[in-house]
Amino acid sequence: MVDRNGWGADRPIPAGTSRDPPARFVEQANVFDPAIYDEFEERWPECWERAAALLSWNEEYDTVLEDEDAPFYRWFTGGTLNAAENCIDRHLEAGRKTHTAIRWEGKHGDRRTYTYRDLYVAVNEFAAALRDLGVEADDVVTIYLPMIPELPIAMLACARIGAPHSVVFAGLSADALATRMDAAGSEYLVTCDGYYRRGDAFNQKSKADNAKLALEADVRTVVVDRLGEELPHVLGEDEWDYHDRREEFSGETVDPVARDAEDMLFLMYTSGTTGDPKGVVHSTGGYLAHVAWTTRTVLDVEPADTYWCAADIGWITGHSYIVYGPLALGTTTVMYEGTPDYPDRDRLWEIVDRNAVDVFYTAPTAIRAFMKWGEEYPERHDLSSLRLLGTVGEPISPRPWDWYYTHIGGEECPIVDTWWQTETGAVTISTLPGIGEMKPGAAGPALPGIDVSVVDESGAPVDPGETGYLTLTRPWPGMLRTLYDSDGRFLEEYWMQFSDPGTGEWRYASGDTATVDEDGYVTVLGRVDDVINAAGRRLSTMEIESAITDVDGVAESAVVGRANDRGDTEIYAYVSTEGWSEAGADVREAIGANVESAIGPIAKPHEIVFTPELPKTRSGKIMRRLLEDIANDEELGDTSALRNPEIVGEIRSERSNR
Ligand code: 6R9
Repeated sequence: MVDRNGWGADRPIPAGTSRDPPARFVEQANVFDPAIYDEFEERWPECWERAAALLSWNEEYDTVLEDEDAPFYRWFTGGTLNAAENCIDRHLEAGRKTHTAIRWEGKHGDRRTYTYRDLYVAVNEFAAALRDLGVEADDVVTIYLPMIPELPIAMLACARIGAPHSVVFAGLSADALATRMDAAGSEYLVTCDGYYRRGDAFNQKSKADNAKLALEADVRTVVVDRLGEELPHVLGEDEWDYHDRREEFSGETVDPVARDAEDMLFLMYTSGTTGDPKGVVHSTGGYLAHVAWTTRTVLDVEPADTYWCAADIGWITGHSYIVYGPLALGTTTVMYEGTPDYPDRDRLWEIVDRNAVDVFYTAPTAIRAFMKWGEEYPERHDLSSLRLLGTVGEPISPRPWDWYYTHIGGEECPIVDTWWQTETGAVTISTLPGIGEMKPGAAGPALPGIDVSVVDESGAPVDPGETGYLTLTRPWPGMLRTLYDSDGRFLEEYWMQFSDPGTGEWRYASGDTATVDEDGYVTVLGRVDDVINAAGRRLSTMEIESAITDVDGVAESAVVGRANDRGDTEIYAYVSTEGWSEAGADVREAIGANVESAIGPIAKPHEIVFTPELPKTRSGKIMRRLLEDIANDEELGDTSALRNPEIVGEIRSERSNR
């Protein structure tokens, strides 16, 4: 072990110790000169031309940023380009036809490899088929597919003909699909018969059928046959088979439609704190420039790499960092259909080993699961191909960070803890892995060209270490342009709280709380609505959870507020332990003591409920709202968004046994 921090070889490095990027990494990093921060500062917003330069433009843009109509910012105006051409055609022209674009790892060892040339053929044929169905530029095409290659193919086919796609995560319900199609006025759907999850076949077509029954519009539908004989399906009126369609247009090519930089590339629905899902609108030029740039600078990806982001394309992480970012750079992107523990808990490491993956990007929820399962699983495999590790989606507390660093990265790989949102389009806060010191638990400073400020209610910056609202004070290329059909809600949700339209000072409210330290490193504490106000003190659930998960033997925790008879709010903690067993009094005591010492007695959980698992959404986020309802003995709302609905009953009975 390299003793960079001077702790002495005979003493273990305490959890959460800061580390410099490993020297072996720095030597080859895409970005290694700290001057980049000053350069971007001095030349803002023109600095963002560095990102735009990673793309091929049909027509050069005239202006980097237009802000007359702020906060409806416009980037790279006057420029035209096509996203599919950038992700495919130009790599063929550069002599990289036979380079692998997508390496697909399916269930039961199924595998498919698409070279850039294969991808070109598939995308062109499907683009021709979509056109034949009547799809024109600016028509929204809804895609409701699991992690099969036809999903990125359909997205890129839409991009090629200038039709914005709206991908709906395959695990969402028929209702959710119908709501999103209706909101987007989408009359085209690409779906499949069904798909495998773990060992089982799921019927997707019946969900799509039910969604269509609820819609007024006639929906022209293309169905991918994923399961063949295992799940026979019948095509109705206005329904076509994907493979037949491709065959019909076999060998056809479609000229990529030159899109204005500001034209919508896609729509992505995300839940707001209240009300209907929000249709986040992303542009073509700014979005693609920002994702390509961050794939290169933050994830350090190069064309020769095999790169794997183990997310689902149904969420923004997959859009930006499985599809658009890596393909824009011409690298090999791995796409995984299955779950991390099927057929065994070493599945991911087996894939890393066999494909010699260079860069691996996942979420803290997965890392906590790996930690819980134990290091014997990664130890079965050679992970020495790995050069960089990334995390996204939630704060990662120091213990899982250290575990990832040690057991997956072998202490040779920097970790980038990337903070961003569906709305930001691409990474906005992270260390640059060849430059910045890593501080476990803190995502890092704002990227060059991005400006972050943690402020109080009045919008004034808080002191280092104080909790405040995380805001972005300047626009950035990948930012959402508006909410679909809802400029008013866009202004209301993201801009009005901290902006001063009178002076033209616009500030984006992320909805997260955070602290910032003297070096500008941001520690995200959680969503604004994850704040518990107990005895007049604002406590972050994330902060308490971090103190709980730092206790030896604890795998995961979720903390909610519970109103007692006096109306005071008490802290209520749900905890799962490593190698689930009913945890004993000593763990209970250690949790209390640790929270008390990390935050203070006021944050000490009033009650702790041990559970084998926490209820999670399909994107892996803990469902705190549900846990809050259980704690408060309230009627449970809709649990259909849960990946593990069965756990709710278990928690309830565990609770009443206490
Ligand atoms: C990309 C993505 C966004 C919310 C965001 C924040 C949380 C994401 C994080 C993080 C702490 C990180 N979040 N990355 N919190 N550290 N590195 O996840 O988008 O699904 O829209 O979620 O996720 O709370 O506001 P999205």
